[in-house]
Amino acid sequence: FNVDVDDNGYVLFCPCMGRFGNQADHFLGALGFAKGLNRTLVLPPWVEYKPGVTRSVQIPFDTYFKVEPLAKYHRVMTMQQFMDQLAQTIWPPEKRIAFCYVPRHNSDGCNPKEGNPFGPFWDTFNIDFVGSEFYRGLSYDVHYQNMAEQWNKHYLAEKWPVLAFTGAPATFPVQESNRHLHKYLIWSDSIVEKAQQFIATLPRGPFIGIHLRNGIDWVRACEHVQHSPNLFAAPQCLGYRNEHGVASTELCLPSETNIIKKLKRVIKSTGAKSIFVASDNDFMIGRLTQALKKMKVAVHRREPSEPHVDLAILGRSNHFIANCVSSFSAFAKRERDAKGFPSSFWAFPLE
Ligand code: GFB
Repeated sequence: FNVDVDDNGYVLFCPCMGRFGNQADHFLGALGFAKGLNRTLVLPPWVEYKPGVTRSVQIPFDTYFKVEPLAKYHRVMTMQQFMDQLAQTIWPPEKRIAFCYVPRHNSDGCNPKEGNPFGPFWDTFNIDFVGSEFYRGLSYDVHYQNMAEQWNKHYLAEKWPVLAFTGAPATFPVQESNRHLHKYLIWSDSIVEKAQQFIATLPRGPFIGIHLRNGIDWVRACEHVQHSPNLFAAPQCLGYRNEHGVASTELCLPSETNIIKKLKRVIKSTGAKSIFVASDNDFMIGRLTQALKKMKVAVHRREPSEPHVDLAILGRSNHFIANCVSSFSAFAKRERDAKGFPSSFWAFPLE
């Protein structure tokens, strides 16, 4: 192999928080961060949790997304490429320092491999760390004043060719200024193919994609909504400063009555012939079919349920109804915004 070394250095990180939607938010932030610092972004694998398996599973970045569109925006390479082709020379084992904001796990270091998914993530590439570096005083917000310059002054690329972060160098939810980066996230051919195959089975005519996030973890999370006016992804509809109101239980977990009411409205305005339901738990197929019988609208789900394929289908529907609080919904909403496709939210605008 003969890969040019980026003299400006590299950013590496573990998408160690949450599931896909959270990781995608963080990814966009990390992309903006690497661009701001003008360092190559190393594309980490996605971290997944399988039922009954105690250690996270790492799925190569390019299983789900194409690398080339990202490269149009900024220099990127997959973590596998980085480890195979560059790590031995620019990041040998004795130089592997972990970056974190403050010490973790009641110790004096970053403890980057403590816990799941932290340990399994770095183990995927046989990475161990020899030290910790705290970047107190610096923030990820490279759109803020001269923050990027401060990072680069503090961590000169010659001395620190690799900044390896214990978690994503990004905020959750994604900052408003990084949302537009979603346009560089393009599904891999295999995901698109599966989505298209499913769409081809729907009745001819427009279809509405809906996300019903209603699993037990979500029901529990929504109980906290009163104390969290901008819970999880809620800024996507309420605004980053709650300009459009504060989160309610209905916004987080819409009732059946509200779901049906909203669907009837959107069916009328779009002339939809079918509905695609994506859900983590209760798809409501029978109840929706019954409620919409007079409108002659078929209600479908995809089996087996695969989150990324569901998202790609939602991204391609004629209209998408999102859960404003869910970062899973937020992914499809951003993809559609990038394409200029229409979306709306359950229980929003607030009543
Ligand atoms: O993506 P995610 O971070 O979104 O986590 P939220 C929800 C996960 O549930 C997804 C599955 O990554 C999927 O694995 N899931 C949810 C779905 N909806 C669907 C769907 O329509 N189809 C399929 N196939 N799978 C937050 C977490 O979830 O929930 C927070 O990220 C926290 O960290 C909270 O745990 C309770 O933002 O919706």
